[in-house]
Amino acid sequence: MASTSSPNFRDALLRHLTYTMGKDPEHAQFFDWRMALSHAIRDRIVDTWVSSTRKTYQQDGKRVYYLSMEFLIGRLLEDGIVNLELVDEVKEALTSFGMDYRTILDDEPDAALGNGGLGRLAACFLDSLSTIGCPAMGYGIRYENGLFKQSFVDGRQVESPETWLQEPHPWEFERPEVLLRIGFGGEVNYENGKTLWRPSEMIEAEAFDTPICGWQGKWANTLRLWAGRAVDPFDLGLFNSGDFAAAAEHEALARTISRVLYPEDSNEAGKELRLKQEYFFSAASIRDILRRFESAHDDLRELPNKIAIQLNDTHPAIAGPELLRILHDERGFSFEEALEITHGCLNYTNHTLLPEALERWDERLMGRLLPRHLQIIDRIDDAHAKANPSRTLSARSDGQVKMGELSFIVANKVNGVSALHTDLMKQTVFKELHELHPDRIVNQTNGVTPRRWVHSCNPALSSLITESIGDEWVADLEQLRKLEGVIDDKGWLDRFMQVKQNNKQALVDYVAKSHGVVLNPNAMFDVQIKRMHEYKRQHLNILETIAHWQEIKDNPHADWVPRVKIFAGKAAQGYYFAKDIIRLINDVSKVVNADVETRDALQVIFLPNYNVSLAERLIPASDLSEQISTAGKEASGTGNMKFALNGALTVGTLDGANVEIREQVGEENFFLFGLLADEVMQRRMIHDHAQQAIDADPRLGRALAALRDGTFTPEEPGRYNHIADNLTWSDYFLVCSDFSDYWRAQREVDKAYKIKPKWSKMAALNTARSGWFSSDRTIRGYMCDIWGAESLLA
Ligand code: 26Q
Repeated sequence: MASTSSPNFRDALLRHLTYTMGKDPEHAQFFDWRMALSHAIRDRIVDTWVSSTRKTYQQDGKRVYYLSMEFLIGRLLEDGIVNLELVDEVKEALTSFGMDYRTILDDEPDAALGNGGLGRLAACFLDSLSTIGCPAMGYGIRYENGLFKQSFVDGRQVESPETWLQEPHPWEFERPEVLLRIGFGGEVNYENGKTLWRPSEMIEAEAFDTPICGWQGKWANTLRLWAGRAVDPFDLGLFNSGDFAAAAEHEALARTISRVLYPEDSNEAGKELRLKQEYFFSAASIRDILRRFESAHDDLRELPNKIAIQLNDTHPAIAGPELLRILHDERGFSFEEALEITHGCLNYTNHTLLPEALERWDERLMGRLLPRHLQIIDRIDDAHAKANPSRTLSARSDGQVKMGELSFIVANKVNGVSALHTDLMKQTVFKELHELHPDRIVNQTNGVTPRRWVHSCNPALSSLITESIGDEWVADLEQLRKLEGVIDDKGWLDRFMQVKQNNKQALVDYVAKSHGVVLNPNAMFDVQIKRMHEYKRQHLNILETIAHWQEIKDNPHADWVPRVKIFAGKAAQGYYFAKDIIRLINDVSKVVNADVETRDALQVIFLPNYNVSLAERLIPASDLSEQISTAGKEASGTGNMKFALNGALTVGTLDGANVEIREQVGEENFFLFGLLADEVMQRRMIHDHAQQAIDADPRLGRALAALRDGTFTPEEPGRYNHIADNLTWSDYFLVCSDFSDYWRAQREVDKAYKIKPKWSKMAALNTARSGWFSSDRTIRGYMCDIWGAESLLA
């Protein structure tokens, strides 16, 4: 992997330390080195960026616009270094100044502009779009405060604000010249046969651009994030009259629109500010897209041939009515023609079937904030009803605007994110709309970028793979299949497992240093990391852990397979049940880890503040990946793919993309358990399903009893009664019904782990056969089936 000579890079680093940071190497802090390094890397990315942008304009092919409320990017410096293949140069240059590579990289805060899967998917897509050379742009919001920081006080989650922008952010370019006025409220007037919306409030959207560089620095696209600004930041009248606070108030109000990311990942809160955020960034993006199109073309009817807009869930759904409004009210197209153009441009990705997560807005709220859009939504409904007279399906009904229905009706293509999820969309939430438009729904199974999730987070595995099959796999992940040719070589397999062992040791060192807990590196690392949610069933995991601990205590000298149970994940602030599960896991951890009788066989730890960077440490060090959602509830999952790629085995239900992972890696290399999606629906019909399951499995009964009798909370025995009650009397997510089969699967896991050669081969086969889960494959699918876009790389 050749690159430019190191003296050059060393010079660039020193130049930025001196002239950008104004520091002498003698006195520079880690921060100064990181900034200097970031600028040196950024310079090279900018060269690619400028040439990619030029080529995009010259070729005038179809452009893709990815609209997303969330981009969970994580750190960017290592990404840049890795993509430009400058790792050795950078290490050498830093070492020559006495600086440590890892220390400098770890100084960067995560850009946590997302909640979880949906936001991280958007970030992986940006990486793949640039790697493939698809002319594309991401649009989102430049939140001043990303997802809250999580810490524990007495085992309880405590949130504090995340402040990634308090330090200068070297990756963005402010574009003060790109300032768009976004209106809210006001009234709709009819003048000279035209409809005119006169908003009563204006906020300006200012653009901030971040270049996103693809693999080997061949192409770079733009992520454009909008920040709220006051149109008239300072009321001079008020200022002159001496009311300085009131003079600045307007500015403060405008800025709140991009102040904070809503930390809810599955519960529609119906908050006015959230709707304002959605319209703010959708409208700014649509305006920007049209302006760019009109600078080079004069016939807006060409729009669907030149652009494709992807709505990442319904959060930007208002972009549809906004585009329609501009075409009809401002550009003079008939409503029908405006609708046709809009329909040709927009596509919608659904990420959830959970009823409580489907966005719905009160029509009074929408009518107050966006009066013209509400009228347009009615006309969309009318047009749809006219074209489909046999049905009465509408986006607006029962006093609400249903953003899923609206998106479906407006969109050209609608997609689900795994095969099972797409099927369920057709059978449940969008059943009737699917019958009317049978060609509209397509599947695009999610993927993850192999650059971040293998090559860069697991450098030792990456080297071993490259040594074995060459380096093309990084941009062509299905080449990992070639590893099947070397897996039967005992020497190779030993090296593969040695990589895992070293990664586990590195995690042990990190946890010891940062949390003061010493984990057993020879135990199986069993990991569940994701947002806390009942459907994801962290409580099934902890119940099985309790039952397992009880069994070990019954017979402490038996030949137990040692395990370390690792949890991490945030709960939404107001989701009390999820927060109580965090506390329960922390309480169990305290008791179990202190038990000298069982300590060698079982440890439990909940790591605080799960984020992208922590995932990058945990996944390469995992033996077992917990993907145990109630079947039919997890749309896809993407963590599941990262684990499999890094050689962890999955214990999981047939849910989301688990189904496809199992198909790819082979059923003998996957620990399956649990009810299937249709069985879940059947099981719920049995009124005492939980009670029956408890009666049938004494282990479950005993674990639940431990929740009630204060085993883990001697100071407050009743603390978890409500969890035990919920599981016994309601158990919507079928924790009890799946418990016995989960227990069985876990014992199979133990058995397999005991036979080292067997486990090693299964793990290696997971790596070798997971190449299909590259987000490059996913993006090619979107380009071909949805966007009709082409790569501009030769
Ligand atoms: C909606 C309204 C108001 C406030 C917040 C929200 C909101 C925000 C985020 C609703 C949902 C989300 C995020 C959903 C999400 O992350 N879904 C996950 O998407 C992944 C990528 O497709 C899938 O792999 C996961 O299965 C799915 O849960």
